[in-house]
Amino acid sequence: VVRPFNEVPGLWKNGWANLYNFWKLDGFRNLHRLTLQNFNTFGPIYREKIGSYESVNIIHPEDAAILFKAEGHYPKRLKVEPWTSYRDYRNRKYGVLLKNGEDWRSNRVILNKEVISLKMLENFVPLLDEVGQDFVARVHKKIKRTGQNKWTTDLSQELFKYALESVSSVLYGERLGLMLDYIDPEAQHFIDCITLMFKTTSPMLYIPPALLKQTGSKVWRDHVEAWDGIFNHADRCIQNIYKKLHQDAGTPKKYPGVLASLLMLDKLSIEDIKASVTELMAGGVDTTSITLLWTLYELARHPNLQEELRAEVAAARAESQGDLLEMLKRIPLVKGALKETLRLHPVAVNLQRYIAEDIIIQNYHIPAGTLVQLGLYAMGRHPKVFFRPEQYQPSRWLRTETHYFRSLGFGFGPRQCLGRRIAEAEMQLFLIHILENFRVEKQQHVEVESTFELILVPDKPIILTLKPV
Ligand code: HEM
Ligand code: 2DC
Repeated sequence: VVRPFNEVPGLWKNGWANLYNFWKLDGFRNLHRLTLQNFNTFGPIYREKIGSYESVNIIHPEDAAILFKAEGHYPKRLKVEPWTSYRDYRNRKYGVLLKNGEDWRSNRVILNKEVISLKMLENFVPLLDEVGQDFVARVHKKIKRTGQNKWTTDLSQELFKYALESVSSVLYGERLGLMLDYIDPEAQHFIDCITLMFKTTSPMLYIPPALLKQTGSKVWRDHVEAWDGIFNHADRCIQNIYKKLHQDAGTPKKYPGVLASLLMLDKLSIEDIKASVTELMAGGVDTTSITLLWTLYELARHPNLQEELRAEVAAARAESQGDLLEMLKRIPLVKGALKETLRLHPVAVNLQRYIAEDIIIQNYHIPAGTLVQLGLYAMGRHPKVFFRPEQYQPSRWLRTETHYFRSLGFGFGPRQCLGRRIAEAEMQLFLIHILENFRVEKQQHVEVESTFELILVPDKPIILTLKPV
């Protein structure tokens, strides 16, 4: 017999007491580890309430399949209230990230064609490849300057710039010039604001922002300042393209970028376009750069694997004879490495949906409207789901191991990551260029773990050494 919702194990009766304990355990920065512990304590399904945040949590791929089958026509994620509160406070429109219902769907359908369709890859790849080449040239220059034929550094700032340059070149069809020696202080400020925005979101996930706003708390003020910085810079970039589009009328010969394409298409209002392009720009920095940093860290720890990947890239380069799209089809192990990185170091600790219909998971009845979360971090480390989960093994994604609802780093279905194609191409091209040019090594043995700052980030600087191959 199916058991009722009230019998799902877990601590969900006293949200405020739970929030207090969560805070004592430094849960704001340990969410992923606490989730793992909860699965150990309660089993593959548990119910939870922290402050005002109520959810049911699951871990098995087969249960994920049930969850996503019940996501309905208008899939809805957790409402991140600090983000919606900011927009309401400043009277700014929601973009595709925050919209819901029919408004979300109609915007998303149009954005899909311009941002995530395979057809657009043809346009994106040459732009992204150029940024990859410039990154490599920049590193060569840095290596020359040290006079030691190597460069040892914390690459995170370099990767933030690489990611912002990449996503901007696709969105605006032109370069910001962040791979040059001179750093535009405005771009640097934008990057810092995104990091601050993520960091200040997590403590507010569990406390209604209205409460924080009233008490004039520092975290809310910092959050507003961060979003202000993000929107101001994005507004300037968008204005710049908008003006240019009006100046040189006539159809451009080369691909003009996502923003200009959307403006010329004239199917979304300018305000809707601005809102979503701002989200794309802000969503495109920390996500790919941190995933690349983790990948370099893993390559440094696995030198043999690194050589295998280098060989795959060399063969793909030779076989594809200058055709980059062809080349990207011949690097399955590089793609496996990126999946492996997202398995062990997912950007998103969990995926969530408010389910549109009643479902049964692990023999418990779960009513429609419940927020159900798939613990992505926990699933990636579960020995029943992945054989020897602690091992970084890109080849597991080529072999017979089943992949059924296991590769979910970008989410699933119509509400999955809109930037997915951009992110994948950008990261694959980056790795191609790095592997062709440098050997990546790490210093002493340092175990790096994750901290939750809304997205998972390394808990200490990752210091790597790059040497010309
Ligand atoms: C949504 C992951 C890069 C823009 C998401 C979601 C995940 C995710 C898990 C939620 C999906 C769901 O609920 O099913 C990642 C990862 C990235 C990455 C792992 C890189 C390694 C990017 C980039 C952009 C971007 C580069 C922008 C160019 C977005 C947007 C949404 C989203 C706009 C909201 C889509 C919607 O609600 O319709 N991402 N992302 N992401 N991402 Fe990404
Ligand atoms: C964080 O419990 C943990 O892609 C919470 O590019 C549940 C939750 C809800 C929404 C998730 C968030 C988590 C992690 C970061 C995500 C976000 C949806 C989109 C966002 C996954 C799992 C991200 C990083 C976007 C950010 C876009 C930008 C404009 C802020």
